Amino acid sequence: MTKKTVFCSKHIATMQVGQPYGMIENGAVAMDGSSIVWVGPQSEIPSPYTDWPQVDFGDRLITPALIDAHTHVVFGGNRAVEFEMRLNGATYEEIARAGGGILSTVNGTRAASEQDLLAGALPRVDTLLAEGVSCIEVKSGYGLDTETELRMLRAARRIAQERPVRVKTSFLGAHAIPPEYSGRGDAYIDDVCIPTLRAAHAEGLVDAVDGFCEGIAFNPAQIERVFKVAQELGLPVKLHAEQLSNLGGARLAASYGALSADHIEYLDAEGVAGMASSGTVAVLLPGAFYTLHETQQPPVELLRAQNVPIALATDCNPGSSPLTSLLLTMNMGCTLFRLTPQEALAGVTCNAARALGLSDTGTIDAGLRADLAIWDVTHPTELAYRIGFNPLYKRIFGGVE
Ligand code: DI6
Ligand code: FE
Repeated sequence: MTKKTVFCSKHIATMQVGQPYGMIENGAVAMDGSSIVWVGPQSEIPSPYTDWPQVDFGDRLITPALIDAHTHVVFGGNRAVEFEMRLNGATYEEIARAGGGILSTVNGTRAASEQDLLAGALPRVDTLLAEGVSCIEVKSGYGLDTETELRMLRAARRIAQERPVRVKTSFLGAHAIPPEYSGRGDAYIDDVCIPTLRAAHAEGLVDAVDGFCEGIAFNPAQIERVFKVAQELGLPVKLHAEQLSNLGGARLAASYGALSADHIEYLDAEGVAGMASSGTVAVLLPGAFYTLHETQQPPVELLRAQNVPIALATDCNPGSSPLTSLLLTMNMGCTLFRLTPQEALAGVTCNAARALGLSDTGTIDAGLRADLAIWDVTHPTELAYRIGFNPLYKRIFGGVE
């Protein structure tokens, strides 16, 4: 017998389309085991749910649990010193070209065991979960050799064994050119990145394939070679695109039916149109924008006009976004990118689910997983409005507290 419960609350933001926030006042959610079986007004609860035990959360707000659709939480080493360097005048690109940046984390990650990587990631994951997160995406990309890329992905998978959270992995072998392939990006793609993708896939470690299309990383032709292999293996793609310049990465990703194009501050109208036609989600990463003092705004108006779904994620990583708060990310999305609080909540629920190719989570609806967050606030606007305040009352993961 599965556990059957009905949660009642004055405010349920289902995030279903319809009214703002999919709001149901004086609502109820019926859950059978790990699934939601019904949601609606308390006055309309159908049988047999009327007979199930009820928990009344009173004036609290229930939302879908949050989803962080872009993280690099698994890594070794520490880059606090680069924060200092940037404040003394060095740019992110200069530090990267001088062998710091991503490559510094590569050294730290290569030196770390799977257990070290897991132990380093868990406190970051715990901080996210404490804000009602039920699902995180985790990328490789700090190994850049077969052994370390696989180790990162194994550590990522283990997070879901150690904690009540879902993990979706992305293979990011095309993140940076490792020192031993300096100046030989093509050879790295052929000799390391692609064979490693095949090995990781064979081990069941890959849910999606990502890349970094940028002057300091890989050009579109190199990314496309990786995407072709992803396509052959039946894996969805996504891309770090147009973060520091416009190389047409989002358009390329869209032409491969990408789940998402991420960062996209330098995206142009053509790129937006490409994303619109392929249903690619725009994952905005205000933590990186903020940390790098970026001034180029992502084209939010164009994305809205073309109905491109917008997600928000932490991009939690040791360099450009040492951020482990999805609530603060929502606030930044509103204040820095002028998203509305409703867009911000959609960005970390329904649209984040879409960015991960998940159709069983992200809204409160019959048939979906019972992944919920219950908050000590009465209106969802407060989740994005407040700064550095965590009103989480309870997190429900697959129907379990
Ligand atoms: N863009 C990012 O925001 C992360 N990777 C990427 O391609 C940052 C990686 C880092 O600085 O460690
Ligand atoms: Fe990233």
